[in-house]
Amino acid sequence: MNRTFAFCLALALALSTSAFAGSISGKVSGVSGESVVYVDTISGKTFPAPAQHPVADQKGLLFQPHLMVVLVGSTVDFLNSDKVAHNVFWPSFTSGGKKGPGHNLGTWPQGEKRSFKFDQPGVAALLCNVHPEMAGYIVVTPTPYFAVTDKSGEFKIENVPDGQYNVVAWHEGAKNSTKPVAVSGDAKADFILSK
Ligand SMILES: [Cu+2]
Repeated sequence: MNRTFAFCLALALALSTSAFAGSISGKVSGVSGESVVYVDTISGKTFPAPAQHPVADQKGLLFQPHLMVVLVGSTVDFLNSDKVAHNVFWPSFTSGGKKGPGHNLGTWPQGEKRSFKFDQPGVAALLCNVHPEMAGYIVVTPTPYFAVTDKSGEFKIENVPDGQYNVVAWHEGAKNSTKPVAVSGDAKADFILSK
């Protein structure tokens, strides 16, 4: 293999990567604080869940993070880092606009964890029955193309293959908003959410 050929090969690879890896960026407005923006189910496509378990911590009498986003199929480790016992339950699991059954993981002391596999997309509103003021959210997305906005609502989803998608914006206090987005390189999508 001569150097010219190797260079052309490297160039072709670089060009093909840039042609197929785009992004979706924009702003979610109408709500305050963090929202989640994600690419909805892509017909005929599934994605392997990460081997590493995301950790949902209970620390300082708070769910940390307050808002966690995981790919469907992920197993979340619920850790208790506080000196007091905590419980984790969600009264229902909202999937496809419908409320399904919730789950109670039980109550456990500092340093221990319980695991739960989220095998369908949707939202679990986390509560602790020891501390009624504790609340958190786990958003389970159907694709790995998601982002949490910053406090001002700005977001960017990186490494989205070119294609036509439905993109969803979610916020804990608002109705979801979905819009079609064509990704060919860098795409823009803005959302306005309301209650
Ligand atoms: Cu608690």
